Amino acid sequence: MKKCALINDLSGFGKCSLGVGIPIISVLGIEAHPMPTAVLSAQTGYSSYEKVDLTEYMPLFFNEWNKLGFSFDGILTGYFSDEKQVDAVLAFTKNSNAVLLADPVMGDDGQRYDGFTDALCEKIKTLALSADIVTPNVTELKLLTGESDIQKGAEILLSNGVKSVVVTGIKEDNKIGNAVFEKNRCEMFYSDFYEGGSYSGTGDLLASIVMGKVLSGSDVFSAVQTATEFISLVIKNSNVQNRNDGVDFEKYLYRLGKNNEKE
Ligand code: PXL
Repeated sequence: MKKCALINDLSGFGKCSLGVGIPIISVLGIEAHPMPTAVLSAQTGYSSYEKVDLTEYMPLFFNEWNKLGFSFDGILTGYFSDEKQVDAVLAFTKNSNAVLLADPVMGDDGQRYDGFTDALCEKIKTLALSADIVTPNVTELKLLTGESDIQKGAEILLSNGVKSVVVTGIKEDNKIGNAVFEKNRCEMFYSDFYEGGSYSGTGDLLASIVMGKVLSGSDVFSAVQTATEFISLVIKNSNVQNRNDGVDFEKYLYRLGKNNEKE
């Protein structure tokens, strides 16, 4: 089986990060190997949370993985709570042939998430520019490139060597969609359901579906189409009281698993 390293936090509440990435990558038929950046009582959108930061352990864990000869087909990165964590990842990915998908988690709805300093955002930008695929939302694209214009922002990332830029949560009139930009092609995938909300963990759903699909041989365009359809179905059928709680993706995981493996 193909192997994917998932470098992200583990949050007890507010379905997101590894809590989303592990089941999604697994149901897509790829081995998920987590490297937690931090463990939180709940994701940082709630009014309070406790966090155990694993910064000092990450280089030790990567050393162990290298020492034991573990190698990966894909590396998916998400939430970081310290610049040194990103340095550890940059050192780890330097000698790897894996497909690197960097989800540059920094903020949403025009705001940075709690704890995202200029220095941390700058490091995340360095990682994003070294990735094959980057999946910023509109807020993160602006933080990465300084551009509010989506096409111009995506072109800046492409001209710095990123192969595929997926800009998520683009709002147009009464629609929302995700755009894929590659050197010679760009395409928008609209959600067939939009009621104006935004939910925890949908960026993690998109990034992990794209990673899993690409590792299974899809191109980024069809991977984003699958992710857009899945997230739209899940949001439509979620009973969400608080956006921080996340969406009810569990009910539909089986759909992603269909046709992955003949019995
Ligand atoms: O889904 C993004 C995310 C991941 N991890 C943590 C977060 C957030 C968004 O708020 O707080 C801990």
